[in-house]
Amino acid sequence: MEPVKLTAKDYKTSVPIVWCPGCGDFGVLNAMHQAAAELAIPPENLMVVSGIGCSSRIGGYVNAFGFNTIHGRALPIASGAKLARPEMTVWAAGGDGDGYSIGTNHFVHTIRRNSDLTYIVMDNNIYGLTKGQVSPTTPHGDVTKSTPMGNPDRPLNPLALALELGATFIAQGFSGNVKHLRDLIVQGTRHKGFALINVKSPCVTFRGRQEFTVVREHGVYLDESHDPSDWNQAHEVTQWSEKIPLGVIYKIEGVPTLDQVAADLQEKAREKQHFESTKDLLRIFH
Ligand SMILES: Cc1ncc(C[n+]2csc(CCOP(=O)(O)OP(=O)(O)O)c2C)c(N)n1
Ligand SMILES: [Mg+2]
Repeated sequence: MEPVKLTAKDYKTSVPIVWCPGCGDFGVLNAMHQAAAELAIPPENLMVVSGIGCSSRIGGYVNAFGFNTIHGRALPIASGAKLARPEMTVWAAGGDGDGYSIGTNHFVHTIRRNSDLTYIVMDNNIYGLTKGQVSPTTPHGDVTKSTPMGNPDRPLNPLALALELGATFIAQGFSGNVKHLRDLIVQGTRHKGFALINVKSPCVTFRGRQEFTVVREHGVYLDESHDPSDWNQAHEVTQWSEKIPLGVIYKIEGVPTLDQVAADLQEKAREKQHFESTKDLLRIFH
């Protein structure tokens, strides 16, 4: 019998969506539904793990297994899920506050271990859920609820950080271009290893509608002249200050993933155990 062909609609849920009208995260959600259909992942083989934040609600809106964890902890839980069920597709998702502030430690170590996950970060440059405090990616000088005289800090650059840490797939998308973002999610999911997809996903309530215009005006789609396997080219792109790179920035294959390393270790432990028990037996009989 032919398997039933799933469409984006099959990945929607009946959970009421509580994001503000116009929130960029709607585009990310649509892209996730479309990517799941494109990849033909049966919902029972898909897991969406998130932290806490407006964006972290996204797991409830995808017809898949979901785990809305605690603030900043999506990545270690997603890594554990992938280790326990390596045959599943695991997407981790959340916000810039969740991933690059309280969750930075996990961001670092998950990349170092090359956990086979796709991490979709809805980067709106603000803490949305808690009503507009400064986040690690808020531009220097911007006025927020918690920085009334302007953000005194320089922003963190998640793309450059991921590259420096040895991430094996780094991309940036825009929630205003769902088709492009869907393709990035498809590529990131097919990639064997940790895939970071940072998404410019404007918060219309606390940063304003003009954020969509900013990305449209400054976004530059990477074309064939960009070679994502070239670390130096990728590095240059992550250092752009005015232009916003959109597309696959860096990608390398063949780096062992955490689940592969764990399976090898298990195999070695089994062999060692067998060897040790054979040695013991020989000792008894001699
Ligand atoms: C341990 C802990 N500290 C603080 C909070 C409060 N808190 C909830 S969401 C959030 C920030 C969310 O920002 P972000 O991850 O960027 O998501 P957004 O709402 O912008 O999508 C904070 C500080 C919390 N829930 N748990
Ligand atoms: Mg945010």
